[in-house]
Amino acid sequence: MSDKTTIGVGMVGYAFMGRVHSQAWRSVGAFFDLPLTPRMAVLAGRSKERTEAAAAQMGWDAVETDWRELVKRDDVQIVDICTPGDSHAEIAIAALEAGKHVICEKPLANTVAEAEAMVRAAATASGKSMVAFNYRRVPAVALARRFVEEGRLGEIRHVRAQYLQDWIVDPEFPLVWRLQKDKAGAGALGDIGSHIVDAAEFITGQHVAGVSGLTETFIKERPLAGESAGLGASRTEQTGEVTVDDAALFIGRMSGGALASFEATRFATGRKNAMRIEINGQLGSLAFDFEAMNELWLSSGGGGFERILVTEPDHPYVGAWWPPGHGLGYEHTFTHEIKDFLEALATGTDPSPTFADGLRVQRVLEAVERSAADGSRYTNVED
Ligand code: SOE
Repeated sequence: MSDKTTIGVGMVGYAFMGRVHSQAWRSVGAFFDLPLTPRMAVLAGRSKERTEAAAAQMGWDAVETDWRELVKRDDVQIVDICTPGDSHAEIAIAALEAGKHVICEKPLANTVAEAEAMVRAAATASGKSMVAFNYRRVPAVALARRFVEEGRLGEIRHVRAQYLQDWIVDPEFPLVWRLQKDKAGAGALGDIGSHIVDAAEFITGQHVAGVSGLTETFIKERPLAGESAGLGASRTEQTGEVTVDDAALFIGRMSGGALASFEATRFATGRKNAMRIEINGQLGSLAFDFEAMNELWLSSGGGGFERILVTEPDHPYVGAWWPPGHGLGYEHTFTHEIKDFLEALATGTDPSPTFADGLRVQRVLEAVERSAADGSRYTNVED
């Protein structure tokens, strides 16, 4: 049971995203002065043995082997969805109908139709909902948005965004769920392309209005994955078809008139998690690369770029952590996300990004796929 300030959390899924979310729920109250104290009440997963082991390791009080049971529980007020995309819509809608608050991993869903159903459920629900685009909560990304809002770049002319990884360059890397359309919805486009679309929209305050895209699957057949289908899965002797894109490139027009280019690939050999964005405005530019996530590069015209070390207490989120200059990592972005989510619940405001924001990203992804499939030069993003 929960008292006035304690709020019960039930999380579904315990792989990579489940682990980082657990770390965030566990640590958030130790660093931020919060209006609500999260209690890590229940973890749900299909295998009892593995879910119990994960719960013990990550600090969850109880387990369920069916997410439907988790959603019904009175000691759960927040449902945190860390499963592959094929179950996002069903879990989120059931949780919202049960009166829970929902935080859902990205991309919001596997199709526009599912994302629309989630937005409809969110609109009539008593609970709040949020899609977990964690890179908004990198201090340097939040600072970039602040600079744009302050007008330091002037009118935005260009957005240049890339998300470069290389974890499937080896053709023997197994066919994990992220490479299967029925589970993941899309490949690099959905998994990491969604992040850069959201980051571009967040920093500029503009929407992607139309796109022209190309996608490619370089390795069409891979060994089937062994027992776990997660990122560290082993491989078997049998092979299966890769049903998603390995890479997606698209250009676009932003609603405020800027021209944009996006590149999402898992074949950028040597690049591990290079989520990069550069914005060029009439008065100045900004550049960010997640592989150096504590830095933001700013140009005020004229003399090239200056490096800002985003480790000062007055930078977004930073004051809660270490003395100046000590830097933050990937996991902190999730802690910041949970902190913002809990503050929104306490004040009764809508946490952002909303499911509607997630739907907009989903529509961009779908427009890229349509453009890539039919070769059309320019595809409007439907409203
Ligand atoms: C794998 O491509 C992945 O873990 C994504 O699913 C995450 O969203 C991203 O943060 C890192 O890469």
